[in-house]
Amino acid sequence: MTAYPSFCVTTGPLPASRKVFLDVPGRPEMRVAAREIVLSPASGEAPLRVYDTSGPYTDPAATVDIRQGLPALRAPWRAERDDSEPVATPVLAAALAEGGAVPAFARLERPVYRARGGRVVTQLAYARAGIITPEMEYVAVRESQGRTAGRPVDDRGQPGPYPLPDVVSPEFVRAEIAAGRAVLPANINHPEAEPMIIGRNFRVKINANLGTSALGSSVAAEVDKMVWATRWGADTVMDLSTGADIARLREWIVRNCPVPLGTVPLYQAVSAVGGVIEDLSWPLYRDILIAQCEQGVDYFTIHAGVRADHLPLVERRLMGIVSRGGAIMARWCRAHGTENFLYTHFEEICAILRAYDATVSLGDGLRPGCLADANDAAQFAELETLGALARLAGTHDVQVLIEGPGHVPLHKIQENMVRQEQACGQAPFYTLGPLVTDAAPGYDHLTSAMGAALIGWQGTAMLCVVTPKEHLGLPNRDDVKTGVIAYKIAAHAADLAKGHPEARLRDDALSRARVGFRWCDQFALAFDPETAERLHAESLPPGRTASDHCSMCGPAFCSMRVSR
Ligand code: IRN
Ligand code: FE2
Repeated sequence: MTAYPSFCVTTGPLPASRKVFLDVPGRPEMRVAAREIVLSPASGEAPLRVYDTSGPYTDPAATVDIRQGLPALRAPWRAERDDSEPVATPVLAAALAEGGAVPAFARLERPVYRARGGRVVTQLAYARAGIITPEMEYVAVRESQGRTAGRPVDDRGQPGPYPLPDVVSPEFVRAEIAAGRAVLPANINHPEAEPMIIGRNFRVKINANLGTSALGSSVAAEVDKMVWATRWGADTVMDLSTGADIARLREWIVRNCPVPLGTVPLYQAVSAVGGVIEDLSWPLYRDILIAQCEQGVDYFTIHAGVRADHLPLVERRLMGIVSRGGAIMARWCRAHGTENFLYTHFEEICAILRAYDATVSLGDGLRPGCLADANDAAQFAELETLGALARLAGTHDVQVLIEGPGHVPLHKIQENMVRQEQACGQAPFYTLGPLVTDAAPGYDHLTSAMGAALIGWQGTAMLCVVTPKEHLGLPNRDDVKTGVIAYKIAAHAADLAKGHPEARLRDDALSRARVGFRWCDQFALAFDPETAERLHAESLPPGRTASDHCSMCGPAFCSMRVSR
């Protein structure tokens, strides 16, 4: 697939795959997208159903015109609930009206919704009230796909204190959200998104960050980055753009985005004050936050845990503060000699988020940036604050994620998970790797995927993709794919170790294909079929396309052939 030149987008299905739609019991109008990997007739095996994050882009029956945006899948559910109403004068309107290099999104006339007076629209509030929403029903089917084939009986992994159910029921989804152990990020102004859930008792998720692009790059290219990341398996994407015209650019992305979208509103706030951090203020930040809520951003990284009191602890570090948001807030606190305004205004932030069901992802502004700083006093002091803020958000019915490190050697990872559970009452943990060594620039998708697999096994719910360009530069398309595939592998490894009922089906299918020399099926079942096929082809003599032995060993020494 190459970058498409036009506004009409379809990337086609992944190799050997087809898009299928699953029924939702008692909901004839609801269809849950999934992917089926079709195996060769010789295999005699049924297609393998796997989780699909790619939205309509991989559906050959649907060509997306990105000027129109995706269909508003959740709009009827919003209407059914009748708990929100159009906003008369959205703050967003002014932000979008500003002219600039980015063209206005074609379908700008959509109404912006907000909770109607007194109503609480969050999935958490509904879950606590014992109500199963359509989003929860959707998620239950989405998480259960593939399980009909039965659970591999021989290896149940180590699921931890809360055993994974064989089939995810809507009631299980509701209970996990109500307990604060899972979040369903679904801003009422992002009805285009397909519902998904992040929590330790569900499939481990991955997030891909979309980098900033030079000004003047086409909106089609920006949308392409998001489409590309979700094609390879990103469960959510975060738009970390800075610079001019952010609101207009983001409108193109949100309206075309089939997965939850996250941002760091502080970045836009810093852009709005021309990079002069001292000029940041709560009213400025608040208006940006409201505009992004109106736009449909599903979750926000908010660095409210960086407290003035923690800053002396940072001075003992080798590397100080490496979080962008953390550094910004530390600098602001120092300049004003006062407490972080994100901390002091946190309840007002919650009141805003809950009117749109935006989820807060409490930022780890003091995460360690090198092994020498891992698990230090500053990091854990912030974690305690994040726990307190998570409880506060809960009292406002706001859904909460907790962000985590960073750079941590393997033997210090478990302490992170244990402490996070103690401090944050099992609010889902969302970590950036962690990288298990500092000594491999150029390979940090690997150093971090190792830590991600381990912490995912221990209960971390979402893993933030690190690309090979980490510490070196801005990732290009290939780097994004490499990073996403590395994290698909890490998340899958964690699912296997947790005894996820669906995960092993893929490994066993691939192993049967391998032992049967069904090369096409091996490629089809791989997380990156294109690379597997290319590497195999490179090892074949010219003109040969298939092989009856493993190309690595040659015919005489192929262990699979010899043992057969
Ligand atoms: C994830 C876990 N810890 C940090 N992250 C991601 O890092 C977060 O989701 C966001 O994408 C980015 C924020 O970076 P700074 O501002 O903390 O450096
Ligand atoms: Fe780093």
